[in-house]
Amino acid sequence: DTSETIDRVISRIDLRGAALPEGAALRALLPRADFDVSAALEKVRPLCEDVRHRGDAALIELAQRFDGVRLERVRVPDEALDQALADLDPQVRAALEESIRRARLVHREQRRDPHRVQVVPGGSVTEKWVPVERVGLYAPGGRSVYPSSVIMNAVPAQEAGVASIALASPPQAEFGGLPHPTILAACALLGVREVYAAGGAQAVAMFAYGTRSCAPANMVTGPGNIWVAAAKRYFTGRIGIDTEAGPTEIAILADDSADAEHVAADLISQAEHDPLAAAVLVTDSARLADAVEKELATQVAVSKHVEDRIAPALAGRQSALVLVDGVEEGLRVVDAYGAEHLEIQTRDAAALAERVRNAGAIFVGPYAPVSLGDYCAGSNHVLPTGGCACHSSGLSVQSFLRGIHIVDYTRDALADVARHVVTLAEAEDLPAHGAAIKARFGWKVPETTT
Ligand code: HSO
Ligand code: ZN
Repeated sequence: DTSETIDRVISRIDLRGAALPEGAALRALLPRADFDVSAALEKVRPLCEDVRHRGDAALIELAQRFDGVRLERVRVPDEALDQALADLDPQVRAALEESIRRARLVHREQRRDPHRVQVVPGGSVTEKWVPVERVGLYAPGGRSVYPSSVIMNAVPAQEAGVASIALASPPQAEFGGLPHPTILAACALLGVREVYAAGGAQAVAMFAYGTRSCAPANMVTGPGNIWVAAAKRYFTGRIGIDTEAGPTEIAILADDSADAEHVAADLISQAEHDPLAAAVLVTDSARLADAVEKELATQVAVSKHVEDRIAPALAGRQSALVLVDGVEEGLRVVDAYGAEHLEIQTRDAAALAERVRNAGAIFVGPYAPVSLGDYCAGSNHVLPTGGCACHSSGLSVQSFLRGIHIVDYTRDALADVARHVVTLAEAEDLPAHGAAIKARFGWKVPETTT
């Protein structure tokens, strides 16, 4: 009934009464925003190439064009970092410090020791973990000035042992062409001293190509708008990137034991980010869905960012209340969706969380809302969106490490397997591969025992 759906705060999808389809067919029934990075790719190409050829001069000109500021230099002076920290509200400082402390506790445990496997006597393969040498972090400006995201990017890079960490954030006209002061203060708290006033695709290009003032980086991470995502895609294969960050998503799997007021508050909390943010409730309780819908209307009315973000995000085709026959069906739905954030507010939440296969992060029970994870749980909030949770992880120490195999064989160990190597080389019509083995044994293939 369309007259009813038009003034609903959020639409409904009713999957009750029939068997749920599998995989892609189920995914097609679920809401998701269009986030077309490939269209933006064409637009960022000339900007990136401009930075490649003209370096800092291009960055300064693009700052004028896109950020409306006249920069004298892109590197933020040390004094500006210290000043921003000195001016930081003490309560915000304490909260950021606690966020950093908890994030370090969790991320420190993600470090990896080298691992040696004795394959045969005299033959071993050791995997050693080496941090990326230099990383460029990106922190958005404008609508999303999030010092918490600086923490979520810098802490895993630091705990991984990355030696050189730089950060870029758009220059802000109202702060004299510097990045936002809370971004600078967060950098100072984290000990990230190399900071640039550069935003959008051009910041990614600065890190990828390097300029006179900024050395090239091996990897760029951090959330950003569609231009940042497009620039990351443009450089994929040349530098490392984290997963492309699309609009944020929250899915909540709830049964009738959930508190509608909390569920609504949590849906709104992520809708607050972006008019394209997705808020999805999956429940087997029609009563809960009705109560949540009512709560949404009440709470939205008194929210700050209603018109520009929350209301369009909830009403958008990416958000919905999804009704299912039971919690088991709900589990299948949230698995097909692969949310960036998944809350489980059911009776057996912890057991259910164990069974979820696709999600960026899972929040268990009534006292683990997504906003806790956004700031102070210790977990990372840079997570895969747009269904990428089906193949990717959130940012972690692992994102900044490379595993390198060290292959160590003695003469006897090589001799013992030589026959197999030569056979496979011949089977692939690559006799020179076999010859490299034979050359070590007077051009003969030694006898094998294995
Ligand atoms: N929920 C966002 C991260 C964030 N929330 C930053 C608040 N500040 C994406 O995970
Ligand atoms: Zn958030």
